[in-house]
Amino acid sequence: MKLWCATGNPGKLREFRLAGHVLQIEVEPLPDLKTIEPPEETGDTFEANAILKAEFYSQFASGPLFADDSGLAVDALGGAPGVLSARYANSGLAGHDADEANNQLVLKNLAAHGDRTARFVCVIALAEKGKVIRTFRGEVEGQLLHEPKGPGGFGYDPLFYYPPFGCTFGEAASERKFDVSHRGNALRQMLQYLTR
Ligand code: ITT
Repeated sequence: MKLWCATGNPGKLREFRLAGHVLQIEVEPLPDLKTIEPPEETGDTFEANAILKAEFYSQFASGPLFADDSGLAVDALGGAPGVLSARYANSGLAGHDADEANNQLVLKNLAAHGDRTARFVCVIALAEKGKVIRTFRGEVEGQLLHEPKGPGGFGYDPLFYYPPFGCTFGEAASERKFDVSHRGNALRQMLQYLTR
């Protein structure tokens, strides 16, 4: 089975490739993604944005394609940064620098709060020829540290302490993160659906 995927985020792409390997499905990034103007993520929910991306990019694919909308929801911040996770600090920066600015803003906004519970959420939408087929939602709960720890992962991973591991997702090997993560969980649900 071959599935196309569409993301401009290299951290997500690494995890999609790992999914292909671990779950034994063929996951192919949509070629020429960089030449396609991405759709504006106007949805208020992860579901809405995942559907919007999958429906849009599947028009350029020769078969089924999936896209993910994901982020960090912090309890004490009323679920922020949520769907704005990628651009929370509005830094105008890209990649690792943008991630760092976003992490610093979460730390600043959380400084006055005692409760540091947060969850990562990932909604994957599967679509074909511009029409959504189904969505899959995965979540994982953790605690936000007071400073980033670990060189691995991407985004908010270095802040996200996962108690069962005794370390952050930034310190965990990518296969271990995939076993328990929001994205791993959503991808496994999609595979179950496809092989039902
Ligand atoms: P695409 O839309 O092109 O896939 P994006 O980075 O813009 O890329 P999102 O709008 O879904 O994607 O934003 C996801 C953001 O949420 C991401 O940039 C990280 O800041 C954060 N995030 C999501 N999953 C994460 C994970 O597994 N570890 C750390 N941070 C994550």
